[in-house]
Amino acid sequence: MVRHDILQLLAEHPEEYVSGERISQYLNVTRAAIWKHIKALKDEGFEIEGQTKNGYRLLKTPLSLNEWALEQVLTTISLGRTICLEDELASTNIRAKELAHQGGVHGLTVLAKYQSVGQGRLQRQWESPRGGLWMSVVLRPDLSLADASKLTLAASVAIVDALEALYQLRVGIKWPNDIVYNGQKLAGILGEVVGEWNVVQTLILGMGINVNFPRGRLSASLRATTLYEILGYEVDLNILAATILKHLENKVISLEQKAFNELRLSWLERAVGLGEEVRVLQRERAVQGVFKGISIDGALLLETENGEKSFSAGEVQLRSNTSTYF
Ligand code: BT5
Repeated sequence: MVRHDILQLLAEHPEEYVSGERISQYLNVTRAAIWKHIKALKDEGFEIEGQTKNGYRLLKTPLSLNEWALEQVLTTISLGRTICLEDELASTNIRAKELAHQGGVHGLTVLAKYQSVGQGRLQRQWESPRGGLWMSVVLRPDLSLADASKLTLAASVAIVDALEALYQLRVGIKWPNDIVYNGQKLAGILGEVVGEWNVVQTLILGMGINVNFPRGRLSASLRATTLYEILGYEVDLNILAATILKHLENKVISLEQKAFNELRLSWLERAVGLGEEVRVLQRERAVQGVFKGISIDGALLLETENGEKSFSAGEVQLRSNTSTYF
């Protein structure tokens, strides 16, 4: 792609101006075509300084998702090495499933700047305005079906660790996979097993993070927040995506090496409501008890009036200071 080639050339000369003539000779395109490409790159958010005498200089890459910019900061072996980035999709999980059925490789990552029908668990809706990180990864790990929930736990720890590493922000995990800040949801995870796990072990791991937009873009009824609201500034989505993918890849590799206990302990360190009285909701049923931890297969352990119970699905409600659950 010519645009990527121009960026590459400029990036290789960070302190210098690269003349239009040099770009034109190197890429075998006209000066007028280069001017058009540079303009398009600027529209995409690249800051490129152009001087009639000296040529062009790349000053900044965009904060919004961009395939080239993402590739520059990616440090993984397989996750995100094949990318499908669209301006708009119904849902990145749906597209990832389609691509997985067509043979998409382990690590294939689908991203969209906007999702029109973002999905939560149990057919719930996930609001996905522009500025968020809406990303689904196709995983074909060396694991069994019983390990699927461990991969979603791994994704939540990866997100928490990436936010801490990049912005020194400490957020918590509400079982099973809600990422929360001060009781408000910042991110959610949707893990879906594709086809016959026994034949081709495939999991689509969808991660949705409210990043560069104000809280007001989401329905007022949600207990939600955004990174922009917390930090007060916009962040580079390419760096955030690359960092999450790196943390996730490391965790997938350790799970393949059977290091679940390590992940379990990391998850517990980041869990909210541990040791507290919580309510677990499963369809119509609500069970109350003390949140003791998670079992070796990722199930929630609850100490109830009738002894210890374990839950592999459902959601947790925490008790607020005023004793109401949320
Ligand atoms: C989740 O479901 O939390 C999983 C969300 C996964 C979204 C990602 S985005 C990329 C990929 N592609 C998709 O289509 N999905 C994945 P659940 O635990 O069921 O929570 C859903 C509930 O969260 C909704 O019923 C709302 O109450 C609330 N909610 C909806 N949008 C939200 C948002 N943007 N921020 C916070 N809460 C939201």
